Amino acid sequence: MIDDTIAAVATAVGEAGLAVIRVSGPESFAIAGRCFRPLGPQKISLPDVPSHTVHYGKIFRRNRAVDEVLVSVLRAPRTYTREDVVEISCHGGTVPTKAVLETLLEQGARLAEPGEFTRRAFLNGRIDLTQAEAVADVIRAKTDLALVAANEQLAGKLSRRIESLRNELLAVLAHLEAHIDFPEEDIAPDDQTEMTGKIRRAIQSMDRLLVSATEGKILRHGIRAVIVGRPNAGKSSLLNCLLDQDRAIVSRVAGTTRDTIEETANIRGIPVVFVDTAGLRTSGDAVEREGMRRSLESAAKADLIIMVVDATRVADPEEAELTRQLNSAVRFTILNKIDLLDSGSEGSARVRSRPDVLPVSCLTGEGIETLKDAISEKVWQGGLAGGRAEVAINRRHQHALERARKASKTALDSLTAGRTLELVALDLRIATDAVGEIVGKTSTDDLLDLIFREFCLGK
Ligand SMILES: Nc1nc2c(ncn2[C@@H]2O[C@H](COP(=O)(O)OP(=O)(O)OP(=O)(O)O)[C@@H](O)[C@H]2O)c(=O)[nH]1
Ligand SMILES: [Mg+2]
Repeated sequence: MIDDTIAAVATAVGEAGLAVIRVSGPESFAIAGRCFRPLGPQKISLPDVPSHTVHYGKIFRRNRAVDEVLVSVLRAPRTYTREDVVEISCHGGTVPTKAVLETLLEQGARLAEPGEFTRRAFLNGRIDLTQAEAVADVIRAKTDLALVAANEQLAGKLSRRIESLRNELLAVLAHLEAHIDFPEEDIAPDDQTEMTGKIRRAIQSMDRLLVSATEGKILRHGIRAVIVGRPNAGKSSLLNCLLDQDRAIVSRVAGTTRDTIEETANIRGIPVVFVDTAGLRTSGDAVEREGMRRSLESAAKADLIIMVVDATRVADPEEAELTRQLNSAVRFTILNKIDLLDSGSEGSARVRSRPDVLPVSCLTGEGIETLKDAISEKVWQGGLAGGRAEVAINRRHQHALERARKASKTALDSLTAGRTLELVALDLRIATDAVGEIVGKTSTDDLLDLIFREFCLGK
């Protein structure tokens, strides 16, 4: 039972038109009522007003008006936390916001911990753990696509898949336990086949969910794409083009970029961190050599390498060596400055028809949209059905599913090998618990602390 009342500022700190202070718990109306004086024609008292109504008035602290506010009164259980909730909209300055919050704390509310409102929504059974995590995903979504995925999870799509998986495992477990209770009866071949079939199907659904871990990682954290190439190839120009912003210095002097420059862009719904690097060549001074070392270091950590080649230059051995060095990673070769090629020429036709390179011009923008499509295609590798993520599990879900899969596999092997049923049941129990952890059916305080610590204050 949760018996205290919590309060926190739910909006971001700083100057804004409005700020919202949220209060939740059994004393919400009483506490807010002691600070609030209505300014309307009717003399109302907050604890008595109907649910889901808004009231105009002032917050008073020791008989001094602190701020003019609107107070929303939301009665349990139709609220975010399923508790009585009051939301106070005040002026969005740091000082009035703090004054309103402190008034509430003086009247008996306790300052909420990060994520505590959502934690209560979970503890009171309004949402499960995957939905609680989805709230954080919605807030943090970096692209529209990430938001779509977060909303699907918030709506319970992942919850339903996990629940049905857990129910399948529980059904086998119940079946097994019935046999364990009557050890003198042999397990019928039909029963055996049915149970192994069910475990196999459960493992298959785990595999299908596990595949979405990559999508989940991409949508939540994005990918790193490092732009490399010879000096003057147009790497910084490409960065600016992709960002649609004059971020890096561009000049005709070879060796302009000396340090790595990072910036995030939204490429077809994928948050991509582009890294512009110093041009790679064997000559150059100490600073340039350090720049090159950083370029190669960045390239080694990249999910995607974009190799920029100047279309007007004949390929040189150094470039070939560079290409060889970077061969292992997922890579694009961009042939830049195609605007300089004589469009009717044979050379131009040859360049444009090469299947392994993407011709672009950072000057005219030609080929840039095709490059964005190519990046998106490469990232999803055909994995994102219809351009949207139905489920996209996070790392916690992935680890739990991997544990569940391993235990289910062991259970399946024991069952087919005719080992004692207690052993099979033991492993299936481990699998069921691991699956249950994902939605919070089996959870510890430590796990909850870990999840909600990541939340912002007031959520
Ligand atoms: N005509 C033409 N010029 C380009 C194009 N892209 C880049 N340039 C020019 O090429 C020169 C070098 O461009 P940068 O973007 O600075 O090249 P970089 O690869 O970052 O060079 P470093 O930082 O020195 O390694 C500049 O003068 C650009 O204006 C292009 O598509 N067409
Ligand atoms: Mg540069």
